[in-house]
Amino acid sequence: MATMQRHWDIFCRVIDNFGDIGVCWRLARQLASEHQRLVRLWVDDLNSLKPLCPEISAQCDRQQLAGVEIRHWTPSSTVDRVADVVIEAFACDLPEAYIQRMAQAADKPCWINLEYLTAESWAESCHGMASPHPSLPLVKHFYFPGFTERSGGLLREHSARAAGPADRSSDHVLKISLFCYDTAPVGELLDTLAAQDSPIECLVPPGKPLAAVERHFGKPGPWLEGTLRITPIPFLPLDEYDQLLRQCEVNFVRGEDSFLRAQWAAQAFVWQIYKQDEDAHLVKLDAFLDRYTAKMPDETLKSVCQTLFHAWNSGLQLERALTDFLAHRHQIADYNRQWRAELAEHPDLASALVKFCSTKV
Ligand code: TRH
Repeated sequence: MATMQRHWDIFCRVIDNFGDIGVCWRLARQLASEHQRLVRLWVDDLNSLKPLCPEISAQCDRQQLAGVEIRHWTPSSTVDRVADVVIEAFACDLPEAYIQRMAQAADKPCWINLEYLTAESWAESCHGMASPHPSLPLVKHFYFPGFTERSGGLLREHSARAAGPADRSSDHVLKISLFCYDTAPVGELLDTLAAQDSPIECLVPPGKPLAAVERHFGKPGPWLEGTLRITPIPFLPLDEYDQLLRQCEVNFVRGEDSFLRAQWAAQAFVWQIYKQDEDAHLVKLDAFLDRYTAKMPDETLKSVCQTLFHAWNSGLQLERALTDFLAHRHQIADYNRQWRAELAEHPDLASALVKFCSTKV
């Protein structure tokens, strides 16, 4: 049934970290469970998927999970068939043999390059653009996720529809999750948290965040600094991580996928953006801040958020910025519920993608 586009292949090459595979795994699962597509996820590094999805075997070339066929993509992977829709995630370069088979197919597949999420307005004008192959009868379309209806939407499964609770009791411990790169000013963050009057628990997953904390203290955790407790936690399976973001009152997130999840959790959040050459990421950071803070109820809240995001990403003047942010965290969370509701008015990425592809047959 080529017109219904039942068969989807998603190709994912892991560059570093977990964002690329996190996005692809979410998309694959959602296309299978919410759109009844037959999805194969081709990933070159199963070890990167395993922490997010501990059920998989990193040794198995072909396995089925959550309705998705997970294939280990190696240079020797053979092409048994081409799908109706082929997603090349983040310009990962499809195997040449696969492209040749696409060109030979009687019904040409819909070929999508799934791009990184950005709030920059140029992405809207490039969304959906067609790029004909220079020598083969194939057309690739550029698909840009984004925050407006002029973009390709945001990944949001049915399970992402619940926000976190608003726990405002004065006697509770303020729970903070810390997911960041090793360039973040973690020492200053911990010193500032330790200087607050009320009890705080900071939860730190392994990898770059925990390494940064260990470097600061010079010994393994858990750590106690006044009323601040810093607790190492395991790397959680993806859905449990989403749950953690809903439960913490402040979430430090990074990259692309945890950044978006923090917005669905609708608690206060701080974003460390993935660094790019020539500081291109700073433009991307400001593009997001402009959109995100545009409807904040007052200039103070706007400035508090912008100042902390900049301080966290630059490493400069964090103490004051963080103290102000913590003092305003309830107003920020209230606003984030509104922001989340506005974003949720647009079609989610998987639904929008299904629709987009159906017009490209
Ligand atoms: O890991 P990241 O830094 O990924 C980055 C970005 O995607 C960036 O844009 C990309 O260019 C680069 O990788 C190569 O941050 P991100 O995007 O938040 O991805 C982390 C994933 O890990 C996300 O899907 C959430 C998941 N995760 C868990 O499942 N459990 C956990 O305990 C934690 C901390 C994260």
